[in-house]
Amino acid sequence: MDKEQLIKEAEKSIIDADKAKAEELAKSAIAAGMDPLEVINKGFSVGIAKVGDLFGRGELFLPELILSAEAMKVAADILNASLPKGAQKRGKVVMGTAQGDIHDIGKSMVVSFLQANGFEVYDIGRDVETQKFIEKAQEVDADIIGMSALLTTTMSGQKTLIEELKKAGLRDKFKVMVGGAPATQRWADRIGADAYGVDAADAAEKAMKLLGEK
Ligand code: B1M
Repeated sequence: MDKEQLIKEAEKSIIDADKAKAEELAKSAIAAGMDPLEVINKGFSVGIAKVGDLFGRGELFLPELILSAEAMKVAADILNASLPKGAQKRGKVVMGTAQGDIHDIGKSMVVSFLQANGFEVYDIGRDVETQKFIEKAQEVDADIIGMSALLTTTMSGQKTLIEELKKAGLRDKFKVMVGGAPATQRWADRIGADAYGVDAADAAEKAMKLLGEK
């Protein structure tokens, strides 16, 4: 199978919620030496975005969305694991998904990308209380706190994080990066975040910039 065909098949496997096929394609992509991010961005993510649109329009229901998400997660986990781990000397990042939000596929991609670019990442998971981000950042003496949010109702957690840091007198101690489908640069500016990452590669680049490396 050539590259274009594999990417098309990857998209289809998510729309069809075919977990076994998604797994097989992710492994084939690695075996063929393809760029994991390209396979995710042009293939699997296109599929899950189409499924999300159908769900949003009421043309597909939650059980189907869950099955597609499972296929997406299997493929993303395989591709994320194939990314190299950098020397982990660039800086420390605490990363999690906002309170009330269980979407973690994109967050995990960002984690893998940061690791591949040499960051030491503390992944605190999904549906994480805002205070936990702050506690973990203090515990590990992090440089950056990253919060992902996929719901318009949970993105307010990103604003709360900055407010809580200010209240605790810690705003200058940690850089804050935000991201996730509903977040934008405008939102990041509005809440006073230090950076916004549109995707995993951009997040890694922004993290380097935050540490004055680019
Ligand atoms: Co949900 N969901 N979901 N969902 N889901 C969305 C987000 C939605 C847009 C779908 C839709 O209606 N069209 C909609 C939100 C609407 C809104 O808020 N306006 C929605 C909804 C409504 C819901 C539920 C409420 C449904 C329900 O129960 N009735 C429910 C919420 C549960 C909860 O969180 N409390 C729900 C549940 C789920 C599943 C569990 C089935 C599953 C998640 C599984 C999982 O993550 N383990 C799921 C999925 C898969 C989606 C869609 C279809 C896809 C998300 C995804 O994984 N994308 C999504 C539709 C969409 O986004 N178009 C949708 C692929 C991933 C690689 O991209 O996550 O955007 P993304 O991450 C990118 C960038 O955003 C960026 O880099 C990543 C990699 O490039 N990025 C960062 C992410 N975080 C970053 C942080 C950074 C920087 C960059 O710095 C810190």
